[in-house]
Amino acid sequence: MVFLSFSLDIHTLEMVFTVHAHVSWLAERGKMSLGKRGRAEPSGAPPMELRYFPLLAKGLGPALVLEHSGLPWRGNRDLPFSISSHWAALKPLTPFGQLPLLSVPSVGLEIAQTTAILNYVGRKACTEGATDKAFAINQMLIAEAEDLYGAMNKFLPTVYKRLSTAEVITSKGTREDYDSFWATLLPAKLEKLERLWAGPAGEILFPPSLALKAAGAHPGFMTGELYLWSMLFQLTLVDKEACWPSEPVGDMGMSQFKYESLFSWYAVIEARKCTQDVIEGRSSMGELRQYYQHADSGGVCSEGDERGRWGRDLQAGCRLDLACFIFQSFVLRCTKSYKAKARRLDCKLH
Ligand SMILES: N[C@@H](CCC(=O)N[C@@H](CS)C(=O)NCC(=O)O)C(=O)O
Repeated sequence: MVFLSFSLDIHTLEMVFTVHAHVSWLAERGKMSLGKRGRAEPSGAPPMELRYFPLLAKGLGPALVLEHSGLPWRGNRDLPFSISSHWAALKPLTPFGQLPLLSVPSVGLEIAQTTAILNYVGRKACTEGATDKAFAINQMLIAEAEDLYGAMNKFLPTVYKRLSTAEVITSKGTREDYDSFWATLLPAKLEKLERLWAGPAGEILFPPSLALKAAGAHPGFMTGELYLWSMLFQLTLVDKEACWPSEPVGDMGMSQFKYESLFSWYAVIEARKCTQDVIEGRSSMGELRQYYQHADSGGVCSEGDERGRWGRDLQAGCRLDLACFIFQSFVLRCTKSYKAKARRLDCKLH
C-alpha cells in the first residue's frame, strides 16, 4: 500500500533529477542496451536455446534472464521441446543428464547448471554487474537464490512429491519442518535481504533517485536480481501472506509491508512486461507450471507421486528409455551372434 501511494507523488519529484544522475546510475547498474554494447553474437547468428521441463522451478530464472536480456532466444514452445517427445533422447547428450540446458548453436556450446546459464547470459547481455561492486552483489544474489531453492526443495511439497509422514518417508521434511520454514527460516532470510536492500545492494539495485525508481525508470535488472525474484515469486505463489506480511505503522491504523524495500523492488520487477510475458506463458518458453505447493493444496502430487523421481511425463520418457535399451540389447546380441558365426565361418575357410 505504501508503495502504491508513494508512486503517485513521483512525477513531481522526477523533474528534479538530472540526466547525469540517471546516466551514472545506468553505468553502475550494468546497462541494458545489452546486446548492442555487450558481447552479443553478430546479427544473423542462430538464437540461444533454453530447454527445461514445463515447470517454474529452475526454468523461471533462466527464462526471465533471457527475456529481459533483449538477446534473441528460443525456448520450449518455439524449439519445440517437450518431455514426452525429446527428453529421453536429449538426457544422455547433456553435460550432467539434467535440465535446464542452454544451447548456443553459434559456438556449439551446451551449458548445464542454472548458475552457469545465468552467468553466461549475464556476460553476453552485460547484466552481470558493470562495476566490481555490482558484480559482487550480483553473484551474492545468485548464490542466495540457490540457497533459497535448496530450502524450498527440502521443505516444500511439489506436484510430484509429498512431505514425509510417519507412514511415508520422502526426501522432504515433515509438516512440522514445513511450518517452521515459513515461521522461522524464510523470515530470517527475508529480514537479511531487506537489510541488504537498505544498504550496499540498495545503492546499486535502486537508482540514485527514488523518483526514477518509482517512475519505473529501471532500465533493466541484473541476472542475480531476476534469479532471486524467480524464487520469491514461487514462494509468493505458495503462501503470499507468509512471504509478505504487513505490520502496523503509527497510531492511525495504517500498515505497511514488513520487508518494504524488498517488496517495492519485487513489485517493480513483477510489473515489467518481460516478466509478465514469462509468468503468463507468452514468452518463447511457453507455459511454466507451478512446481512448489502449499502443504494443504490439492496440487501436491497432482502430476504424479514419484517419491524421489520425476512424474508422469518422465515416466513416459523412462519407458521409452527402457524400450530403447531392450531394442539395443537385442541388436547387440544379433550382432554378436552374427560376428561369432562369421568368425566360425572364417576359421573354416582358412
Ligand atoms: N544444479 C542443477 C540442478 C539441475 C536439476 O536438478 N535438474 C532437474 C530438474 S530441476 C532434472 O533435470 N531432473 C531430471 C533428471 O535428473 O533426470 C542446476 O541448478 O541446474
